Amino acid sequence: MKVEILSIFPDYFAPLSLSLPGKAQEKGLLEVAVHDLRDWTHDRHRTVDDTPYGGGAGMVMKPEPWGEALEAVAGPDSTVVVTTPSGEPFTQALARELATHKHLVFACGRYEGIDQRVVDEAAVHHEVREISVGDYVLNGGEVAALVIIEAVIRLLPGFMGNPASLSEESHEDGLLEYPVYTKPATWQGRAVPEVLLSGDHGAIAAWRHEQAVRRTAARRPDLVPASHLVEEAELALATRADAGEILTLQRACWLQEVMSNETLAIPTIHESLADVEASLASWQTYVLRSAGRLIGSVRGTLEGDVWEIGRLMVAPDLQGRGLGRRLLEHIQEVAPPQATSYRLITGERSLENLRMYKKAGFSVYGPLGDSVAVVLGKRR
Ligand code: JD8
Repeated sequence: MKVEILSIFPDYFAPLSLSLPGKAQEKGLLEVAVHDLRDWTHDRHRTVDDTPYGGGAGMVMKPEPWGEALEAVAGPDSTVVVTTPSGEPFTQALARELATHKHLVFACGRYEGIDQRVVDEAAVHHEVREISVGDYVLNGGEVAALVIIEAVIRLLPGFMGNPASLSEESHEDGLLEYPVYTKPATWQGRAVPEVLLSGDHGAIAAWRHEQAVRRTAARRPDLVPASHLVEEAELALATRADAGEILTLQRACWLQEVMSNETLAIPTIHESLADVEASLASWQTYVLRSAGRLIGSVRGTLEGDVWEIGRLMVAPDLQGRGLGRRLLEHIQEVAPPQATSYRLITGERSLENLRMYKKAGFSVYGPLGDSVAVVLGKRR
């Protein structure tokens, strides 16, 4: 891979001759060329900036030096990477993608940014990627380019001594790193987790995975893949504090019921927060949480010797992963001893629900009055 960089501060890239990037260049895995943008100026002051059209603070980088520099450095197979706070987010997946490119040309701006016509013109001749390394403001594009270059070149075949280590890394499998330890086994009265000294590789792998999921759930719930959200989901009795989220999930889940049964005559969708709060007094209500997010709920109440089951709901983006079955199993398990049968209601055209309930041993008893609902039941 060839990496070329255009900047008015070329010395920023001296670190690329150090450590692994330096060795990669020695091994011919990587070619790096850093260019001073001012080399494409023609006035005595080597001017690269001017005042912004439309006024405002600061200066803007002039288009001419950039146009000439990119024409000189970038070719038809080059990918021009412009680092900018308004770019697409840089991720491990984007790093993997850029690592397959043969020629990357980094355009590092300064001041308030580069005249927009530079990017517009470059995009006619090259693939142009405007990339941001994070939601914070730097003074220029150089540091961001260094971040991207390091993340990309370390993925080059032959770059890392042990490529296997790449696959275990943060963000590779969507999870954050598990905690790591080395000798001594005890330090400052703190012991290394026993499992890591056990030699049981299966147990170690399981412990590391669980730690990675927990850490990701705690620090980056946005990264927790649905599969892990499901794996880590925990049931608990609902409290008043859950009422708002229960109402929100209820509204989200019953939208499907409204669409399936083509009616708004479904009491659940007309319930208010006060109704949900009040229901907690008469219904034994459970919530399913994962990574702090309410992803499911169900409730039950005893009517004579019948355990009424209701409000079984799973977040729409997590349906089809067995959470509904888990909630249904749980609400049956917690039925009081007096309950000799179960009863629940769903839409006559709520086919997914009907499929799940019948699979769980429920059978349709009949319509609920003249509504679109049907009653299902099951002996305990
Ligand atoms: C390129 C000029 C400074 C930015 C006025 C401060 C990336 N994640 C990121 N944060 N900041 C940058 C970045 C900042 C840059 C330039 C990248 C060129 N600046 C400007 C706009 C506000 N000053 C970045 N990638």
